[in-house]
Amino acid sequence: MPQCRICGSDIEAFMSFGQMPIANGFLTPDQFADEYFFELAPAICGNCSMVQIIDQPDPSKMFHENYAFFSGTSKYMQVHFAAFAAAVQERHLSGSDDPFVVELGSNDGIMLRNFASQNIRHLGIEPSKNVGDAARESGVNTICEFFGEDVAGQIVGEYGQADALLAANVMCHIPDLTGVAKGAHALLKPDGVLVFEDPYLGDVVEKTSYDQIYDEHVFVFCALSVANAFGRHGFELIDVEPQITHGGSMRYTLAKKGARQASEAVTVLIAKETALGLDRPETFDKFRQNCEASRDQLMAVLNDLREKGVRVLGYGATSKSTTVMNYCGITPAHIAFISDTTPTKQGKCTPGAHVPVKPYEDFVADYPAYTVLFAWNHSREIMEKEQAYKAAGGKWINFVPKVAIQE
Ligand code: DWN
Repeated sequence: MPQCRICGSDIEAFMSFGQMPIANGFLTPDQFADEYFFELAPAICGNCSMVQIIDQPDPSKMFHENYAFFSGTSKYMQVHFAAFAAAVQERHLSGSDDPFVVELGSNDGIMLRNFASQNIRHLGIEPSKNVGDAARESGVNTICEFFGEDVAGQIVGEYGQADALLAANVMCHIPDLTGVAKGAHALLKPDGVLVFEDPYLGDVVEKTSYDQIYDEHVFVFCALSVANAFGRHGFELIDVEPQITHGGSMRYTLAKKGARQASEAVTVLIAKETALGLDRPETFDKFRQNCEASRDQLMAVLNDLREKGVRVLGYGATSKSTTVMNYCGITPAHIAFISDTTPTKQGKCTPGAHVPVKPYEDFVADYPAYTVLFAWNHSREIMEKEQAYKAAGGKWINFVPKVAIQE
């Protein structure tokens, strides 16, 4: 029987999305034969309420020198991280003479550059070398490591304890959350804070955004599970703030037990989650049914267009789209190619489904009749940018929160 990564209780999958490749494992046809697959099956722990995938590929298969995702590809995300940094500075650094901020999974430096530009002491810890190099080149102090107690000890030895440890869309990627919690406890000053945000389970359940579940996302958090997981290692959840990013995220602030007063928002959110049943198996049985219905409806639309010979493209070769395409059975016969602005994805094929990825210019050069919006979490930015496509009669196929054609 598999065991919960947080508390060791036995866990059982509430559904399976089937065999999945590495979500960011974009590849060329000569690599198809050796492609790695694993079973993507999420579970909820009946003891500590943590939603997690049962099997996760080895981290070195997912995060390496060719990691495909660069955070800076969205202009709204740049604005979001500037605001995140400003909030941390105002709330948590103002009392410190020479503040020190550390970020886990700092990617291309999109958040820390806001501290670097003000000469605030900072350090990014990024396991994927290529994105870490990009950060360093832009003046963001970065080391290439996986964070844990050892690395925390080395940082304290070199820089002293930190005022704030930040992580954005990173914590849910780390299977050894216990190691991170222990490392965070060692790294932070007595009144230091751990602030992180990740896609929120409440939104995933409510919007049937099952595409947030893939190899990199070993956990899908809510306040209940975060309070339980970090409570075991001397932390207390002291604040929660919903975010619109990535289709609905939550920012969690934790402090060492007894160091700070918890806000009312924590009590309110935990009560709401309990009422919604985010700690109950029935909720996830219903979620499974909703995923199946979403899959069937999306395929009905795509099969119909294929039979009619209509040209369909995809927009945004997201990590999330790997779950959608492989779970639903989307092939190059349904979607001719996916447009993506990331140079390292272009000229390759999507994992598992093997749909070609082409530069954005190819989308603009010959608009399709229909486009599946895989990067639905960036919908606002994309709709603003793609008014000419709409004016030319192009239609969007959405699948979150419902499968629908947007005229
Ligand atoms: O947690 C994670 C999140 C934060 O980022 C990681 N595990 C990996 C990654 O997930 P994702 O790939 O699902 O993230 P995005 O931000 O939804 O990816 C957007 C993709 O769409 C990128 O490949 C860039 C592309 N894009 C585009 O082609 N045109 C994005 C925008 C906004 C555009 O206008």
